[in-house]
Amino acid sequence: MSRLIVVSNRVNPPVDAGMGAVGGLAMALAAALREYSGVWFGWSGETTPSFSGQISMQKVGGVTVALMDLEEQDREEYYDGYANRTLWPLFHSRTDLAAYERSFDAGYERVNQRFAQTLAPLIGPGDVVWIHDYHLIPLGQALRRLGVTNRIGFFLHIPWPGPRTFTTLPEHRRLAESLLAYDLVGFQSQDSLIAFDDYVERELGLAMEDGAVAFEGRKVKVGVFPIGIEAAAFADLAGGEIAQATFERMRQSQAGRWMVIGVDRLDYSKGLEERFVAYEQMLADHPDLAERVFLLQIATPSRDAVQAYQEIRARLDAISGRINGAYATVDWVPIRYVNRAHRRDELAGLYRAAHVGLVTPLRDGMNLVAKEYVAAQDPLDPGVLVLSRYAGAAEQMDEALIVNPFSREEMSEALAQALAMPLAERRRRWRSLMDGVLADDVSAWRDRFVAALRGPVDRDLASDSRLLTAEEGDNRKTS
Ligand code: GDG
Repeated sequence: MSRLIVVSNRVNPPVDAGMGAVGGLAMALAAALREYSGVWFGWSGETTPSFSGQISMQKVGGVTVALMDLEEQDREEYYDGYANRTLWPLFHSRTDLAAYERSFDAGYERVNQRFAQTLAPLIGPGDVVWIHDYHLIPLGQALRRLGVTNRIGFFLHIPWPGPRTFTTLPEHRRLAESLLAYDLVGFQSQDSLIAFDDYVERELGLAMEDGAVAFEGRKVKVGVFPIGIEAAAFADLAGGEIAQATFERMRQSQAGRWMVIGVDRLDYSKGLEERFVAYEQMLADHPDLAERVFLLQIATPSRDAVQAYQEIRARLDAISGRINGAYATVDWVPIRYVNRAHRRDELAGLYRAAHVGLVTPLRDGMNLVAKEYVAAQDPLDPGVLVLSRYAGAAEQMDEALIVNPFSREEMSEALAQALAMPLAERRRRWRSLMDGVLADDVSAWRDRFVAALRGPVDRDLASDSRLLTAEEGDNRKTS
């Protein structure tokens, strides 16, 4: 039987509605695989003194997972190095933070080889392989070199950078060409697709036509597949017992004050410093709001082995401390800044208790928090979403208050506008956002990607209404 084999760096299906994994990719893939008979393959997160390629099969949270260990040097060069210190900052347009080290690149290639060698024997005839994210860009090509002829698709969860940024990577050409070994390459947003198209034309001298790039006698389909959440389930969670208890607790501790919420992995791409400063600006611009509003920022530490993450954490401690020091009174703290992970159902209750959801990344592939915030709202009294124009989600969620996260004044105004928004307008905007979140949920995303991957290879994509080509996307934006 043809199975779906999903491959990602880490494999961590959430085990219940509670804590589970923190991070967008884990949430989305677990939801995608629960529906399919398939396997989720990846690194266990553990290291071993000498790589053996041994696989451990387990059933976790209703999903069959196949795990392998890597060596400590792999973790340093491939994971902490090339993935987190080279590609992540580069793809989020932070060349100032990107480390270009040949040892990282070599480690990345080596680990992708190890993934390929370990995975290839698991792939049966007719199986479809779906590889995820920037850790594993060359994996499709490595599998091809081992003789795997199955359909292989790749989905990039983070943004594809503009050509000038991308070409600062010394091995940009090799990395980009390795993408052309796939049958299908998917991006989160039109913005990323257009940037990729630009690069392919300018640097590789290839043309993207009808949603496909012709390369070495074959066609690689390229499209936009905006990821979603388990929207209906999340809305149910927000009405459930634990969420409700969290909501009540929050309402009591709010003492009639408006609540603004931010929920992010603690990452420099999420625009947390800029957000704190914009909130401070709003307090300065609107003295009447003093003691009437507070910001709850949940920032769950991640990747703390990387120095840039230790630095952003220290800066956020300092800025939140400074703002609280300047504005707090004996019974009001303007920013409640929390570095602890919460259960998912608690998060749902917190979103629901918040009058404003503040989602202001400087760059983000999609941003699932924006969608979770909308799904958790009370339809009769919904909160307002303030969303960065640089989140992929902004292409779909135009009824949010869209802001430029680099402008503290614009964000301050949007926040004040959100807090003052009349109920009728809040309901109208929320309804439209919620309809989108429900329609483009994680199942729709998975089904569209898998259908496109299973579909005919050489067909003209323009005739496939489920796939958005660059041209169609442009038309949609201007219509
Ligand atoms: C990458 C891309 C893209 C956060 N704190 C807690 C917690 N979370 C959950 C949120 C949400 C997820 O983590 C974060 O997802 P995002 O989409 O916001 O961001 P990334 O982790 O950067 O994800 C991103 C995504 O992949 C999917 O393609 O959208 O652009 O960067 O689900 O709720 N979950 C729990 N406790 C926490 O404290 N349980």
